[in-house]
Amino acid sequence: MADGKNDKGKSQRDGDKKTTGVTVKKSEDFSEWYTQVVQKADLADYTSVSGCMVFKPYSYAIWEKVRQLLDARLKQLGVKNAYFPLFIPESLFKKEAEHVEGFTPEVAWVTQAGDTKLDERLAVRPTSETIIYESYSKWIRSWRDLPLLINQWCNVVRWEFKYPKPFIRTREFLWQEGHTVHETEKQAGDMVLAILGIYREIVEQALAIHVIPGRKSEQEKFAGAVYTTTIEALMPDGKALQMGTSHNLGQNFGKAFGISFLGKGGKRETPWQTSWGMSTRVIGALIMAHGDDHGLVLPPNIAPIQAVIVPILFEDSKKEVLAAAAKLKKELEKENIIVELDDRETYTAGWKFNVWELKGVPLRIELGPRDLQQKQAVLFRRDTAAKETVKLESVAAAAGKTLAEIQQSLYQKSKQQLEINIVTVKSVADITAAVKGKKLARGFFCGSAKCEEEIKAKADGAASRCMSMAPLEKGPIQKRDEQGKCAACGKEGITTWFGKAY
Ligand code: 87F
Repeated sequence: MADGKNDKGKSQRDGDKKTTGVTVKKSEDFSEWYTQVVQKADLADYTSVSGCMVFKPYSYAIWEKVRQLLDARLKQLGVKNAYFPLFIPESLFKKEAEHVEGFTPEVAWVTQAGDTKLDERLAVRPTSETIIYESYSKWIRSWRDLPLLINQWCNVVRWEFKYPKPFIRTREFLWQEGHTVHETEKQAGDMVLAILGIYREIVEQALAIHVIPGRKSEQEKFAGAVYTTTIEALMPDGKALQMGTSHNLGQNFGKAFGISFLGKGGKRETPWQTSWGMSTRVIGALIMAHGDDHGLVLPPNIAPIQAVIVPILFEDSKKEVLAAAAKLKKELEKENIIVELDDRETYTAGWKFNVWELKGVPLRIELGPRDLQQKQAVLFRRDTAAKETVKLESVAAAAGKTLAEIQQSLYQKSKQQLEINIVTVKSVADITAAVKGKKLARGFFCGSAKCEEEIKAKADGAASRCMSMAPLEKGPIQKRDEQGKCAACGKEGITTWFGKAY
C-alpha cells in the first residue's frame, strides 16, 4: 500500500516536514495560522514595498478561475470589458467630492515625472467612477446608447495604514469594477440585484462559502450611492468579510458629471447608474473559510489542480507504475478533471503527500506497485482525510463523484458554520455580548445614524453588516417577520446582522 517510502530514504521526508508544515492550530492562533498557510502553500510573498505583495502563480491561478467564472456570467448579461487609465487628474477626482470624503487619506498621488513637477497631481485610481463617468458624459447622447454596460479588470491602490494582511488588506489589489448606465430607475435597480445574484452564485457555488445578501445601512453604504447591496461571509475568527458589493448610484453621478441623454419622449434626461466590484480579497476568505491544521483546503470548482496522482516509486517497479499513472491521468482528463501527475523523483511520496495537502488539492490518488498488482488505486479526500480503495478502471468516475461530493460538503459545512454562529439579539447589550463571543448578531434595526453610533460605541466597534434585502426585492416593507423593534431605540426596524468586520 502507498506508504510514502522510496529508495531516497525516510529521513529526507521527515526533515522536510518540519520546515513545510503549518506549526500552529487554526483554532489556537488564527492570525499566525493564516500567515503560515499563505506562505507555506506558496500563495503569496511579501516584498520591499510595505503593504504590497506578490500573487504567486498558485494564488494567481485561483484568481484566474474567479475571473473566468465571473467574466462569463457578466458577458451573459451583455456586459463588455474595457480598460480606463490608471491615473485620474485631481480636478476630475474631486468633482463629486461627497463620494471621496473619508477616503482621501488613502489616495496615492503622482506629483512628478523625472525631475519635472506635474502641473496637476494625478491620483492613482482607488476606484474609477470619476475617470469612467467623464468618458460616459461624452459617449452617451440618446436613449439608443443605453444601456451602457462596461466592466474593467484592473488593479487599484488604497494607501491604508492598518496592518497589512495578504489578500485581505494590501495597498494594491486586483478587482473588477463594473459601471452601468440605464434609461430608467427600475433597470438600474434590477441590474444591482442581478449582479449581486451573480456574486452570490460564484461565492456559494464555486468558492463554497455561504453568504448573507443584504443592504448596507445609511452609515455603511458607499457615500456616492443611493443604496449599497453586499454579500457578507463570516470568518472563523468571528469577523465578517464583504465578498462583493453592488451599488445603485441613482442619478448622483449623472448629475455631477453632466451625463444626459435624449429620452424617447424627446426630452433631455439624467440616466440611472450602478457600480459594483469583487476583489482578490475573496482569496483570503477562501483560505480562512476552508483551511485546516494541515493547510489549505480548496473547493474543487475553484482549485487550480483538482486531483494529483502520486505514484509510489521503487527502482524495480518504477516503469510500470509510472505508465499506469500516466494512463490514469489521461482517463481523468477525459472526465474534465484538472489533474497533475507528480512524477518527480527528487522527492519522496510522503513529502509530496504533505505538500499537496498543504496546497489544498481536493483529491490525491496514490498508486504503488502493490496497488498496481491488485489493479486498484487509493483515493484520499483532502477535506475529510478519508481514504477509499478503487478499482483502476473506475478511478476516473470515482474521482468525478468524489470531487462533486467535496464541493457540496464544503459548502454545507460553511452554511452550518454561519448558522450556528448567529445569535438572535434584542438589545445593544445582546449585540455586545454576541460580538464579544465572536458571533454574528441578528436583530432588528431602524437604520438611523444615531442608533448605529450607539451600537458602534457600546458593542466593541461592531457595526451593522447588512440589513434584510426583502424591501428591495419585494417592494415596500410589509408587516412580516423581517420587521420588529430596533435593538437600540425600540422603533420599527428590519432584520439586520451586526458584527466586526475585516
Ligand atoms: C478609497 C479612496 C478613494 C472605496 C476608496 O465599491 C475613493 C474610494 O470611492 C471609493 N475606497 N471607494 C468606494 C468604491 C465604490 C465602488 N466602486 C466601483 C465599489 C465597487 C466598484
